[in-house]
Amino acid sequence: MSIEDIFQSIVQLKRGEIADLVQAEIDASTDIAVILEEGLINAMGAVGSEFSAGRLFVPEMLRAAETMKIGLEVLRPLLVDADIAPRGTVIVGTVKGDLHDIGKNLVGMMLQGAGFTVVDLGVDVEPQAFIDAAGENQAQIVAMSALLTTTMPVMAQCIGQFKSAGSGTRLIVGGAPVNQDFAIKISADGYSSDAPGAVELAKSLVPKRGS
Ligand code: B1M
Repeated sequence: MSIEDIFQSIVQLKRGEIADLVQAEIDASTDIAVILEEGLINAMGAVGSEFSAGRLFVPEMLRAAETMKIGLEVLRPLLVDADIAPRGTVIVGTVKGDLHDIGKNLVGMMLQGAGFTVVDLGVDVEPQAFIDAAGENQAQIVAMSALLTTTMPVMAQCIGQFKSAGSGTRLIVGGAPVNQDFAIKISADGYSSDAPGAVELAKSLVPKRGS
């Protein structure tokens, strides 16, 4: 058993074996940061690249993210003990009036897979709820999703409220009808067309400690 086996269990969507593989590495005293980075996070990165390239689709991405989460659960108590700092905190949610959550969930899972702490506010989220959650969790980023053209203006409203409150939280947007031009128009700090892109965007906004 090796880190490569953990990596492959995610890439090959083998939910049934990842818990045992992670536990075996823990029992073998492998550095948990290595299990996390090289086994879990790198595998989700590889899956994300395949998705962006159109070689994997939503069901596979969801299954890979679930597999990664099973592995993460085995590691979680040790991560807390080891005090490995998360990369940063991201609030995710689908904006007020919008009940679509599949894409938003993918974005959240991928961010979690990349080492971010994710606070998921769900769907139909009021602008004030984003602001409150960002403050309560000292979040670096708020990622908003909208799937309806009719709910896109809520993103603008939300960004306006954040700016009026003088918040320094970075505000990023995405969802099928959203595009770069719209993101610029509403003064968002960034836009991504897919979940792996949202991870890259978040990483660029919150550089890794020490880099
Ligand atoms: Co809805 N729906 N729907 N729907 N629905 C769409 C979006 C629609 C395009 C279908 C159509 O008419 N062709 C249309 C919107 C038209 C428009 O406004 N332009 C539509 C409509 C009209 C509606 C209703 C109004 C229908 C009605 O009741 N008359 C209604 C609205 C309810 C509401 O929200 N208030 C409605 C309801 C529903 C269901 C509940 C039945 C269901 C949602 C179930 C759920 O989410 N739990 C549903 C679904 C499934 C869809 C479609 C078929 C699929 C959406 C989806 O999950 N895609 C959709 C048509 C379509 O897209 N083909 C449609 C897969 C998902 C992975 O992609 O969400 O785009 P997506 O996420 C991507 C990227 O966009 C990006 O990353 C993800 C993965 O790479 N991304 C982000 C998403 N959020 C991001 C945030 C980021 C970054 C990237 O932050 C930085």
